[in-house]
Amino acid sequence: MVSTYGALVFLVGAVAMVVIAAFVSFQSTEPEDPKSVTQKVYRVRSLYFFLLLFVLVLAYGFTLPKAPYFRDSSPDVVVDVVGKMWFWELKPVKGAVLENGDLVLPAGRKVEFRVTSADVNHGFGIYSTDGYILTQTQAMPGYTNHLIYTFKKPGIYRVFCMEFCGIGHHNMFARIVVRKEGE
Ligand SMILES: [Cu+2]
Repeated sequence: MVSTYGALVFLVGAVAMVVIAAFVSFQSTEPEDPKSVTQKVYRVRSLYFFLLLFVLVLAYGFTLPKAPYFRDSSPDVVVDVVGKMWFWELKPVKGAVLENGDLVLPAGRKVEFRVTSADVNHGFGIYSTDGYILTQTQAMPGYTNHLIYTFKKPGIYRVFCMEFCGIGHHNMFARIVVRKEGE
């Protein structure tokens, strides 16, 4: 499929080149003065340069402030997450509680997980009730990753470590209980 597409692009390009060459050779009647041609080309070239500069400045101006990715700064719920060998420490900061070791969150609210690690690299992965991964980020020592997620449906979600971090890696899980607000 990809090679068919590539061949098509090549064919279109080749035909276009032949057509352009034919057009140019039929258009030109008398040989032009090389100096004036050079000047004309230089003028067009500098025009293209400033046009390109303008487009690039515009593009970088709009995208660089959001790098490396768009960060939403207005979460309803904030949870600090620390990965440790070999468990997750979940600390509710705003709008969440801990109940028997489970993190309890309201459904339909924007949750910010501030994820870091106390020792080695871990992977903070959130899974749905039926085992599908919903979102994830790295838990790295000395650095905090901000993960924004909204749990639409109430239910029991699971956190698994997604980075093999040692002998107790398989024990690194936690539960997130999402409830309808007010329940
Ligand atoms: Cu791990």
